[in-house]
Amino acid sequence: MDDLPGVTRDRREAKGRLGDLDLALIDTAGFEDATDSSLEARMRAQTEAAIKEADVVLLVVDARDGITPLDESFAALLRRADKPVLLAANKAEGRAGKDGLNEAYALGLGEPIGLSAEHGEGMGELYAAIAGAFVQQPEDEAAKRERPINIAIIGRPNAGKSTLVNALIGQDRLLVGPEAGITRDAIAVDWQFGGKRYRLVDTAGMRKKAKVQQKLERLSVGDSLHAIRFADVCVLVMDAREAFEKQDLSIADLCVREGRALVFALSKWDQVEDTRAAFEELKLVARESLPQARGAPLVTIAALAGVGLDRLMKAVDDAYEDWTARVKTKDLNNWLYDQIARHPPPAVRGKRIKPRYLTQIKARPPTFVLISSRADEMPESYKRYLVNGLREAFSLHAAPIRLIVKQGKNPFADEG
Ligand SMILES: Nc1nc2c(ncn2[C@@H]2O[C@H](COP(=O)(O)OP(=O)(O)OP(=O)(O)O)[C@@H](O)[C@H]2O)c(=O)[nH]1
Ligand SMILES: [Mg+2]
Repeated sequence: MDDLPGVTRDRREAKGRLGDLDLALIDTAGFEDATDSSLEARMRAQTEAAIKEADVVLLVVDARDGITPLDESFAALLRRADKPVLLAANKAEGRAGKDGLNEAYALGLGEPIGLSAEHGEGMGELYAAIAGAFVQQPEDEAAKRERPINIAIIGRPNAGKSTLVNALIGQDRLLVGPEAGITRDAIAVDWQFGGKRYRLVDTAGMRKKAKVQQKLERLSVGDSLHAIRFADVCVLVMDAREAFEKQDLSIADLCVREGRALVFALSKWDQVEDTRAAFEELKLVARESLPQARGAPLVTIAALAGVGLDRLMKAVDDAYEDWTARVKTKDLNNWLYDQIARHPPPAVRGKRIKPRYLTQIKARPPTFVLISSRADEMPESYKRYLVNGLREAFSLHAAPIRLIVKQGKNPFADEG
């Protein structure tokens, strides 16, 4: 980024690199010395053409000069553009720079990224912002349609997993029975429902290994683990009469750690007596014992009678949507300032932790990078506050959310 104002008249292309991003840079003409209206019109046309070709548009303003009418006219053009737009303010160092940086908010393009080309500052934020802008493009819209939604049906032995799959597909395809351990290997069944394609993977019940050497906790998972890893959504089936026991908690935790969307299916609901009280109780237990799966929906089913299956599939679809969601950087940052204003991070040893920029770097599951000062000192409780806030604000209920906090100046220095 060369900062000679108004030198370029035509679009110039160059290759650039920022972190692991290869960039094709298109530098547009500035309007600074557009004296006659035909020149201005031509430069505007060039700029519009560049925007059209770009994946991401970066508007760079000069923080020391403050916001000029030209910046405003570019901003107006960009607010209408159907592309992710980023705003950077160069020469952001010093008092004059800070003032210009604050002024730049008024352009309505989200948080300006403060750059100091001279001091080499802000490149980390710029990197995160560009990387984040890319994921906002619905590139996997097509992939979504080409591939069925993969659902792993998991749980302890005898929970009613195979019965559920049979009920969903409306065929006695899988062997079921009162003995635990009927299903031995994971079986995938392709199924269409409500105009969508699904792949249901019925798995063998996950039990504790009887006498493993050290870790009694370790699950005898076989290919269930494989099914979880390849699933978009995991449906954890639990006999409602004995749900959320230790084994279930381990399985749920495994799904969250693997980054899968999770839905709880409380099975054999026809066997439950006081259904209302039971449901309230189970909701409470889920909330208390699985805070990491907060927001995962609880659906009651009686698969033998075909009850609750529509509700279950609705929950699966919603969970899938949360899991694949992408939130615009602009919306994230508007939200972030609000959130910080309402409840600022604590001071550590007299110094404030200052979150500066939030961006989503990937989906499936939604993964966010927060650029902050004193990143290492940000308390877990504050991260939880942000994650829970994100969940509410952008209704990302059933997906595990990942928040990575990185140091402001160089967020990717510690990555290879
Ligand atoms: N009352 C009632 N019984 C059910 C329901 N769903 C499953 N069962 C019974 O629960 C038992 C176990 O069902 P399966 O579907 O074989 O359970 P599974 O989870 O596949 O078990 P494994 O393959 O051994 O891990 C069977 O006897 C089923 O008839 C239900 O909705 N209501
Ligand atoms: Mg089975």
